Amino acid sequence: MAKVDMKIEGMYQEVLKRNPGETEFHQAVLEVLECLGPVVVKHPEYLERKIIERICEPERQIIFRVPWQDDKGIVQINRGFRVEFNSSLGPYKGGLRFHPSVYLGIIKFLGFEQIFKNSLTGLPIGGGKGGSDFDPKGKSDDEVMRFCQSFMTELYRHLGEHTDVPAGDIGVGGREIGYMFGQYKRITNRYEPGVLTGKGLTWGGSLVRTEATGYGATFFVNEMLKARNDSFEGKKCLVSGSGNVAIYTIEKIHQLGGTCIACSDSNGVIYDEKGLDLDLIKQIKEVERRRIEDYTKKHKHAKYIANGNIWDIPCQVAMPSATQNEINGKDAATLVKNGCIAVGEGANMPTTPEGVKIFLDAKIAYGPGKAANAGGVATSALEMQQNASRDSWSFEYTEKKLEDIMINIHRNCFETAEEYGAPGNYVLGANICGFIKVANAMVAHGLI
Ligand code: NDP
Ligand code: 2IT
Repeated sequence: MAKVDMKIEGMYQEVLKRNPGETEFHQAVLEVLECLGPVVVKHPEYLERKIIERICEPERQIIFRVPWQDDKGIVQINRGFRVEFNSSLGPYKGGLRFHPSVYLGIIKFLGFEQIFKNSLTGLPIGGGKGGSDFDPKGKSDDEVMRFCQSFMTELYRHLGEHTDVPAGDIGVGGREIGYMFGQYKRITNRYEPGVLTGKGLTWGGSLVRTEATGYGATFFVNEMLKARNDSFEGKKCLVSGSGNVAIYTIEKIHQLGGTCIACSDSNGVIYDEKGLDLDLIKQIKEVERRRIEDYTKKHKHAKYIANGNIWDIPCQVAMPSATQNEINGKDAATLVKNGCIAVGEGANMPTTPEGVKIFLDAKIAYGPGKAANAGGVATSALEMQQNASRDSWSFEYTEKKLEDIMINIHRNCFETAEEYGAPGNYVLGANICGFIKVANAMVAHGLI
């Protein structure tokens, strides 16, 4: 056992050496590899076939120039990425992130996580991720359109419903997917809805995809609470961010009887002890594309805390839904001290390793991103199913499917954790359960 763990440690050292400077990727790999010791004892064939080494190396990485002109006619250059990580279970699937912080290490951490997340959904999708260091904030619609068209002019040749199917992530929502879909159609002369997900409802999109990540994460937390004979009823909740995932997390929390008292953006925190007015947040963020600070213009009783730390506010349930490493060890300790009993990650890898350890040691219900936020990509796979059959399902039918998928993911993670002697540890459950299915498919496909 110790000998096997040493081998995995060697594999991790090799990842560090082969991918210098990609700290987020290192963090995501370590979290998975740390769980695999007991797995390779049961499955020595994974070591023989070098499954772990192969899983850590993307099948294909594409990096390209994205030139475009701003409204003043000035030429701008960004960098585009698509990392096609693993296609054992289906076509590469995963979102595109447009944010100035994007570099290869971020896209690789997201693509790596996506492999196991997509496996957990039980649907036929491989793992990939892409994006650009383009910053959509403050850009006009026309600028965003020109950027998306240039981005797709390179990316289109790598996509296809059976090859690689991107969707949204930070900075990429319905507007951006629309511009990219239009350019793909124009270049290829094919109306191929299955090439992107998160499309508009009149041109191949699925009902519930917009809500899916937030709703799914909340369903997951609801299952964790149920497993402890508890519920959202009467719970005070924090949801960081105020984008797509945050908004629909807040909506479902309220539907399930909880009260969300704070959300945020990268400038500050809104604290409304009466419970957040979600219609106003949707108006500010989805319609007007403004800052969350504007909330206090209508609700004078609410507090705006510039540069505030949302995790300092006492709560029972915390759902980080903004970005990676937004909860550090100190924040995790504060949450636990203030009585937080459940954390469900809408964002990808929002808790640092120190924070994760604090949650696990405190034995609170902690749902890691690759399990808790899998509802978004799962509903993307449902969108692909509808596109393939030229069908469109009702809201109720699709939401029920999403809820069933989240209940299943929760059960699989819960049971896997028990099987491997770590009851209640959803990190271990998610990593092992997600990994085994991919590893078995890789063994079956031979050395490729
Ligand atoms: P959006 O772009 O809609 O919203 C992002 C929100 O997070 C904004 O409020 C933004 O604030 C805040 N934020 C982003 N980056 C930072 C940062 N570096 N520091 C502080 N705040 C930040 O993105 P989504 O809601 O789609 O994504 C949120 C998270 O959920 C991400 O981690 C994403 O990977 C994950 N996710 C998304 C899925 C989806 O379907 N969209 C599926 C699964 C996971 P500001 O406007 O100030 O930048
Ligand atoms: O991180 C994620 O799972 C997403 N951004 C959604 C990916 C998708 O293909 O719907």
